[in-house]
Amino acid sequence: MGKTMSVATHPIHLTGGDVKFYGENGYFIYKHALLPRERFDALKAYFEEIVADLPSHARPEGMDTPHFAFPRLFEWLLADEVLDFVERFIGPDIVFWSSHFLCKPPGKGLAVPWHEDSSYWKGSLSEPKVITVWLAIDDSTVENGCMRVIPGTHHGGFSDYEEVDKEKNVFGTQIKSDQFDEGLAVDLQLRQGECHLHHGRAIHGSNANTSVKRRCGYTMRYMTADVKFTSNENFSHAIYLARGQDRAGNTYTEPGTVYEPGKDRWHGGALSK
Ligand SMILES: O=C(O)CCC(=O)C(=O)O
Repeated sequence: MGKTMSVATHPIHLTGGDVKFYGENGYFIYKHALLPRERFDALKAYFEEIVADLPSHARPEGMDTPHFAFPRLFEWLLADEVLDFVERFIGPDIVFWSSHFLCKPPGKGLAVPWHEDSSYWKGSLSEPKVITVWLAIDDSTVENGCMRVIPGTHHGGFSDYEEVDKEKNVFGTQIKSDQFDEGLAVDLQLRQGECHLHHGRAIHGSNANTSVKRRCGYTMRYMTADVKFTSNENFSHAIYLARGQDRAGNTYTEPGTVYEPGKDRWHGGALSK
């Protein structure tokens, strides 16, 4: 299939083969600007304001669900350019599920241990049909700890986890090394403004940032509207119908309202995805 353009003025450079690649491998690297330049620059400038105000107890890797406290982020999370792009992969009925700034400061950025996102959602989703758009706020390279993925692992079963040092890692557990072949890992390197995608079941992680350059990604997570979300005592969350129709009987929150989840705004690297 040839290159196609979106109805928005910003071009989308995707082929049917790209969508197939994502389905087969559980990830995809998009080496184009996801957003028009001015819109991306505005997001980066807004992120710089938020991170500059981060309380001293909080780590910049742990800026989970910032859209609850900073509803202006919906300007980007629900942008036509982003939803047009996501629609190519998951279809027209789209729920915005979550977001997270994962910012590794230079020289001392924590590692992200190998994990599947779905294991952090504590059985609250009927199916892990979640796609993450990881938008590079900074250039993301092997040197500053770009994300890494094990292709095809989204087809597999649930993995066993073991504890890791929470001082050195964003989360306190990792998938045991005998559950997958780390030698197959693909480095997802990006220039700022580009993005990569991963499936909610794909095994992924990233190394510590020991370089002189900051590495920040904005993870924007969406799911198909046929996934039933049921809050439970381990996982409670506001979700938003981004586009199309609800197909699961979910309750949605109005985008752009401040939502107080009743916990510390920044988790400082705790297990919260
Ligand atoms: O930013 C990273 O290195 C990891 C991101 C991640 O785990 C995720 O988006 O689910």
